[in-house]
Amino acid sequence: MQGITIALSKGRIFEETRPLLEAAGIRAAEDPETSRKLIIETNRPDVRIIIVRASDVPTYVQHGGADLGIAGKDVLMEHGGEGLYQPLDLGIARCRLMVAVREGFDYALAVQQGARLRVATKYLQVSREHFAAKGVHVDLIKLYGSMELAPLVGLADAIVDVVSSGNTLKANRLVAVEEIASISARLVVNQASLKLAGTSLRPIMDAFARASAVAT
Ligand code: PRT
Ligand code: MG
Repeated sequence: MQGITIALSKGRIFEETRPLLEAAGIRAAEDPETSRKLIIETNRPDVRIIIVRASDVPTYVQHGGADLGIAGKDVLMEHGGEGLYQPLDLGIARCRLMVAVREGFDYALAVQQGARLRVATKYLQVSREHFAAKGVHVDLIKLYGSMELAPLVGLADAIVDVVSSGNTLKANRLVAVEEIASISARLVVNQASLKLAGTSLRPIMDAFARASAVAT
């Protein structure tokens, strides 16, 4: 039988996926936080885990570099989800995709006055659609991380980023002014894998579904 490859990112996605893997009888042979290996074997000879950037998970699964993957809805919205079957909301790694500005910046007034806003984000596609739908004119500035810094140094008027506790915003004297989407991590499946290896993927998908239903 053809083996199964699962694409995960280090950090919160891997940590919050661990119990779901456990429920499917899958245990990683090494901890990706300490190992430098990008392919991690598991207790099951037919299952391996690949460690990729969070934003690369949909790409690996779409092109068959992995059969299954777990990615935040923010990442999937930005990617577009093309070629991916998305059967399951796992309810993990929850956060909200928000527009945030510096304390004291009157976002509502700027929007009302039809001002052109400079928005820093790594979510270019999602932001473009969001502001276009609201009829707000924006200049988007692509960043790869630490978006919270941009308004503080005058690079942008606003940011679009995910927020969970809100502590990072607060520590940098930013306030969330608009929610774009409520986010959680989703299971994504390569469509061809589902057809070819459907019988071997199904038990894993079912175990994830049961375990996430229990957890949420
Ligand atoms: O780190 P890398 O650039 O490779 O990618 P990434 O930052 O997207 O990956 P990772 O592992 O940090 O996040 C993976 C997924 O977890 C995201 O795609 C989201 O769906 C989800 N998630 C849930 C979060 C958060 N919560 C979160 N808080 N992703 C990022 N954050 C950031 C947030 O932007 C802020 O800068 O964590 C910081 C702390 O957040 P607060 O609000 O708790 O202070
Ligand atoms: Mg990160």
